[in-house]
Amino acid sequence: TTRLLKPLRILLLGAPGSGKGTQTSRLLKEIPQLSSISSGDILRQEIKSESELGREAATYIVQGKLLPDVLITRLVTFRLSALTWLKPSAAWLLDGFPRTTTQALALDELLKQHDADLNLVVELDVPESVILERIENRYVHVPSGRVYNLQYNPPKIPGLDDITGEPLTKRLDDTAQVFKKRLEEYNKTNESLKKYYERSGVLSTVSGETSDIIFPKLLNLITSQFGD
Ligand code: G5P
Ligand code: MG
Repeated sequence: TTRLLKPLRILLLGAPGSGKGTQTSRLLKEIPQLSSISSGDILRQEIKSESELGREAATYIVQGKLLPDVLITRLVTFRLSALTWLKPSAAWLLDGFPRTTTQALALDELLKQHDADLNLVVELDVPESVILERIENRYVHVPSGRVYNLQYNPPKIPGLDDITGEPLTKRLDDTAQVFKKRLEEYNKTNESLKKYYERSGVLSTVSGETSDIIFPKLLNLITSQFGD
């Protein structure tokens, strides 16, 4: 395992299916001090529980569209505030939020009030050509956010989560058609978001065709700046 000497507050960027969730769970295993929030996982839990918010979110998600900034910002910042994450000493990882510069500004505003900041933003750069097959073979365990892939990391028992034994499901938006739309949405907002973080000097990129290639690069980047 890796020990942090400084509190890491990292955001993972990357196209749909680039492996944000996969890298997140590997980092959580490697760095025990780290906690994570995934905006997509929160939304899928809301949908599963059939809440008002879940119903509203689903209308965007099935179309591969981003939720309105106000809605998602309220949701994620509420979670952040409820945890002890706003303490300057906390180490955490964000997956899927912020996705637009408006969201990034809102988060920075909140963090500033607590003397905290985002200190690393990493873009996972994976060729679009290898991604579609990944998500067509993806199964998820909604309560935990654990992801599987029938080829790459299949569950030990088909259709069931390794840890809880509960059933796995397909995501509403993991079809070729919706995936295309999600990719378009990503490409629309990502450039200006990257520029925003480039300006504050925290942006890095790690490239690779597989998560096994990316993980050691990502870990290296983190330990070189935050580790012992
Ligand atoms: P999400 O949930 O944030 P996306 O589209 O950003 O969704 P996604 O699809 O969750 O991202 P990922 O997390 O980057 O992708 O990828 P992953 O799950 O780790 O890996 C994908 C699959 O590939 C898995 O099956 C994994 O096992 C497999 N895999 C990993 N590595 C490899 C490998 O090396 N080889 C192979 N063969 N397979 C591999 O957002 C969903 C929706 O929620 C809303 C939007 O509607 C969005 O479309 N939303 C927001 N809206 C507005 N603002 C926000 N901030 C929002 N956040 C969410
Ligand atoms: Mg994900």
